[in-house]
Amino acid sequence: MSADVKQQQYNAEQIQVLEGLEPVRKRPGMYIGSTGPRGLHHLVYEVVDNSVDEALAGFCKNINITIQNDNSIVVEDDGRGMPVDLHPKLGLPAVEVIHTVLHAGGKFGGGGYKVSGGLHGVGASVVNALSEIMEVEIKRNGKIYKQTYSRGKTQTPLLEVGESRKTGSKTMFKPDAEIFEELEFNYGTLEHRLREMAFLNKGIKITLKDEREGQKQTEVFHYEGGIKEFVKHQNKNKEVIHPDVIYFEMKKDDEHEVEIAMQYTDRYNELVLSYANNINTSEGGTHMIGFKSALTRVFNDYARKNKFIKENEEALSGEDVREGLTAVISVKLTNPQFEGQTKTKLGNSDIRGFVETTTNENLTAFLEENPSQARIILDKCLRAARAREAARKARELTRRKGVLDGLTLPGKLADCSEKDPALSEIFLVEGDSAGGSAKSGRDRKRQAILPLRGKILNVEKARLDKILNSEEIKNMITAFGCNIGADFNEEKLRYHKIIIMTDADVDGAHIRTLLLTFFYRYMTPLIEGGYIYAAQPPLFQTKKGKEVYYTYSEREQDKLMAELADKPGKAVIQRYKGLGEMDHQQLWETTMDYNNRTLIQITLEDVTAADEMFTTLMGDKVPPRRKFIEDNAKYVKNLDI
Ligand code: 0RA
Repeated sequence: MSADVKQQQYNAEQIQVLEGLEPVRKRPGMYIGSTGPRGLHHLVYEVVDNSVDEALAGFCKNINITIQNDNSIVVEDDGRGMPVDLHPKLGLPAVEVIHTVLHAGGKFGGGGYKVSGGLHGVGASVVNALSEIMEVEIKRNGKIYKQTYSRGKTQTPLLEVGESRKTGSKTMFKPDAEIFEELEFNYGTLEHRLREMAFLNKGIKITLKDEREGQKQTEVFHYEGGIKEFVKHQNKNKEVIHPDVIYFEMKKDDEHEVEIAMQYTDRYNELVLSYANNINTSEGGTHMIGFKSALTRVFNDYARKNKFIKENEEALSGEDVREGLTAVISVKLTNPQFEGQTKTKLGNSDIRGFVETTTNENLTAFLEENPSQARIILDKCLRAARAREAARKARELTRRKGVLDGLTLPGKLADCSEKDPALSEIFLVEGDSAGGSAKSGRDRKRQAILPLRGKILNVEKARLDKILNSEEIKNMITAFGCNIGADFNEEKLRYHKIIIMTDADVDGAHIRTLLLTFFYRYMTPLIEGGYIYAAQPPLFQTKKGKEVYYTYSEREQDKLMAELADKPGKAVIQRYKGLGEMDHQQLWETTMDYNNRTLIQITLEDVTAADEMFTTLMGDKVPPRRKFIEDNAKYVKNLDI
């Protein structure tokens, strides 16, 4: 079908009218998730999604996003231009209906694009409802049209403002200060999502430009290789064990599309990312199930056929064939059903078989055509199987001895007397001396102390059997009571606050990262559930006369000094190098007392970013690690994984 013919299929009649925009302003959370930073950035994605849809339909190549000085956003594409013809019933230009009527758009009436993105699919009208101002400029029919809106209402009629031989759509919006708690866009957040979008939609060129004073920069995301390059990107700081990224795609009846890229690394953890219509399905779903069962089956069939496994030997498990695997599964389908707690689990049952057959056929072909790479991967799977067996024995042994079941709490733990986990907390304290102060200073009823000696094991570089031999890790597992990995049980968790308390220096930061890596890889629900915190010990103590002040940052200290400057007497300042320099009274007052302390909750924004962070921080390649720490000093300090 030519572009001309296709274009005529869309017209104002396809747009269904549902309702006005008041509900969006009344309950923004229902449409964009929240009015916090997440919701704010979601506005950008809604607008970009519309341009990406235009690109997926084959009419647009370039999408430019600009963060302007006043924190407004401009999204521009070189598609056909939004339709401007009059809606037969409403008598309004289609573009106006799209922006002022909830759920307007061909997407909802059927007959529009076959496949489209956007979690909520409510798009432009919702963004308009939540913007102080919104302006669209359309190049179409040889003309330039313009219309402005505010808080969901039309401000000016659609005007012809010039002529152009080009086509395209440009949208500017400024989020409404009456709605959003914070108005500042985070470049890194947008960069991350837009890069992901470019990986997931090969060939589209997405340009992100920051025009704000002091942070001017431009980046272009354009990947002809699509998710193949996504896998390369995720593996850039890991050692890959075979040269080729395995890649295949399949389309069926215009309504189902699957694309898969995968490559093995020397790591022990797996990173299998799945997407449906460009949305990260972090809870997995039917496409993931189809992929995983095909993977297990193909490797087992190949292993038997080529005598990697003998007749009487046990089959490779799913975990064995995914050890060290980085994979991206991207499906596109007409009516995605999102289920699960966070609506990120794909439910469409017909996609399962489609992904499974596609993977079966293509992966089998790859192994047969590339026997040397097949051998490397199979060797890795077999080693994983042997290690799994060793780990099972180690676990059984520790289980028999009662080491991990919480019956024998570690000797170093000073437990609290409270039995209700919701009221209990545990401090993981760096060093025995600080551990001693914490034990004396704590609230014995509700606060438990577990001192950790020195560096804990880097779990990024060890398999489970070795991890279970580490004293510090065993102590944590028994103290928490909730077990790890597949045996993890949130209900058994003995403390609802797990507080990491380390020195405010490089070693302290390193220990904190090692702990977070362990929690991330083996107790992910602890992070997802918001149970993990970092304590914030003070950096300075300042004495003046009878008064004692504690400050937690250089800035706070400067402010204090300015305040104290015009008072008589001399201030005596102590800079704390470690927790050990405080006595138990001071440690309680500054860091542990419920009324005075500041805790930083560790959150997991995004699995790809977290994996990237941990492989970079904990991996063996030193230069990228240094660069990462320099680039993300603030990020790491804020502990927003
Ligand atoms: C023609 C028809 C339709 C949409 C567009 C062009 C179009 C919309 C946008 C939004 C941003 N950029 C765009 N470029 C083109 C209607 C088709 C439908 O809504 O399904």
